[in-house]
Amino acid sequence: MNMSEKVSISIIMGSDSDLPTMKAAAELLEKFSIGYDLTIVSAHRTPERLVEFAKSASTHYKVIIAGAGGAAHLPGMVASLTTLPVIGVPIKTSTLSGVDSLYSIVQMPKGIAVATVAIGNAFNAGLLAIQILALENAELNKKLQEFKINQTNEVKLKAKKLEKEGFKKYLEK
Ligand code: RP5
Repeated sequence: MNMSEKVSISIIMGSDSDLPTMKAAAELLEKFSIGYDLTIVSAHRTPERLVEFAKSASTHYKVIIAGAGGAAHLPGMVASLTTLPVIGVPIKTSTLSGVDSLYSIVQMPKGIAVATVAIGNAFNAGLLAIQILALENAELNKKLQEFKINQTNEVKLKAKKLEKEGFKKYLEK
């Protein structure tokens, strides 16, 4: 498995069909200048690759983000083979809208933990991974604080505009 040096986060997913969802995590990590590896590991189609990845992950990474859909066993199986924090992203499915993925990832048995974000919300998986890294990185923590302040200011600006223009004009654009 191709693992780069000087990266903190691993982003894995069960299929390339998960990539349009999972890219949001990668994009956020890039915004925060955090190195990551991104690849496909399928719990069912490449079980041996999963074991190889999970067993060696702690020598390369600090946090794992794992996205999977349907019978989404990837995050839980990886978590069972490593002590690294694993953040699970339930991928939205066409058959059951991702509720299948959510239940598969969130309903872990006691003793094996996966931090599960909302269906399709790989952005929050990236954010949570950054927050974990920021525990021991003051510079990163400062960037996170700025991110939150900017987000708050954006909402305030929108509220001001909406109050001034009224909903009809606001919705015109
Ligand atoms: C899961 O099966 C993957 O995570 C993906 O969400 C789903 C469907 O995979 P493909 O059939 O699109 O490859 O393992």
